[in-house]
Amino acid sequence: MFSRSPDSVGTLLAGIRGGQIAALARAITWVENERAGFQKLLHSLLEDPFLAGAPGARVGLTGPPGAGKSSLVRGLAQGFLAQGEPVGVLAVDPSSPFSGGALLGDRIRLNDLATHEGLFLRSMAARGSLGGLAMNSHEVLDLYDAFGFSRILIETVGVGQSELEVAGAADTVMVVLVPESGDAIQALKAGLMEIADLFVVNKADRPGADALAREIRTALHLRQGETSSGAAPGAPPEWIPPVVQTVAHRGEGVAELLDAVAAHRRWMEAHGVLERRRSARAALRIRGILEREARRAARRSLDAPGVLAQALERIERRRGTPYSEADQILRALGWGNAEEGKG
Ligand SMILES: Nc1nc2c(ncn2[C@@H]2O[C@H](COP(=O)(O)OP(=O)(O)OP(=O)(O)O)[C@@H](O)[C@H]2O)c(=O)[nH]1
Ligand SMILES: [Mg+2]
Repeated sequence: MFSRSPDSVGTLLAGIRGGQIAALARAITWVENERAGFQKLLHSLLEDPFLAGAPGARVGLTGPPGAGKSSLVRGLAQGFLAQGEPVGVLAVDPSSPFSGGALLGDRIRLNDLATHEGLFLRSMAARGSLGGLAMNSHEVLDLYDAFGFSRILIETVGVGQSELEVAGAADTVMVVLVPESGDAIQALKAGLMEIADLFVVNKADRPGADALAREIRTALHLRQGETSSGAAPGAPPEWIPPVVQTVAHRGEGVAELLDAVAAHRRWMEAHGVLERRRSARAALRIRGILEREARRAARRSLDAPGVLAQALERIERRRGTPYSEADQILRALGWGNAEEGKG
């Protein structure tokens, strides 16, 4: 038997700094399980000038189930690797919190790539926020940054809210549609138009691809007409999302897509958009961390021995209501009731 010394923040940081994949994998598990000290680990790596020096370029892919997102992830990853860029892939599965990593690994159809030096793949269930990217996913992306993946690909199935959250995590958002998604225009109306930096019409080997691409361009054109008339003088030139046709499982169009991603990045860098997006992301993170800590504190209070039982007893004896009981717990936490004094 061998015994493994338990991880500490220090050993994990040293491992991540030293480029040990095993340390990265253990840190991810630590964060996923919210093991005691995970916040300290994340804080330390964001604070570390060496680890936080150069965050990876994040590309998010979203779209309907089976649109070819994983096939595109595979093609893009191969392209980045060929450019000498190490790639971290995060596949977020909104469907079930119970499906394990192995199953998800199959879904993403990247198993053969995953043995490639310079590529790391992790799948996780999007617990927490309904169908979206949970806080933990954002934290895993921080670990990817720290480990030094210069390119990060995030795949989420677009089933509603998650498309919008992928936008919150990525620098460049790619919306993947296919000719048979007859609901494309619906999708465009449902907020995808706002978050997409790039449109991919995948399965361009099937009939209807040109028509779909035209439809998207028309919708973009109409929208541009609406916004540019009200553009402030001196505002940066608008980014018009390109529409790229691909046949992902054959790798066709992937080179154009890589070019489009690079062009979008140059545009963001030239106009301060990248900084604005990162800053917006930090604001979301503060909010998310605050909400999570508040929930954890509330849960700890209620789980303390006797607290809930006594509250229920008071309510039963009509000495309290759920409101007065919650209020007491809030006071004990030092969170004064904002409604105080109004009665
Ligand atoms: N004909 C055709 N088939 C494709 C194309 N791209 C992907 N496929 C096939 O479509 C199926 C789904 O591809 P995936 O890449 O797994 O799609 P996905 O969007 O990741 O799917 P989920 O993660 O399950 O939502 C696979 O059988 C692919 O081989 C394409 O351009 N043309
Ligand atoms: Mg997939």
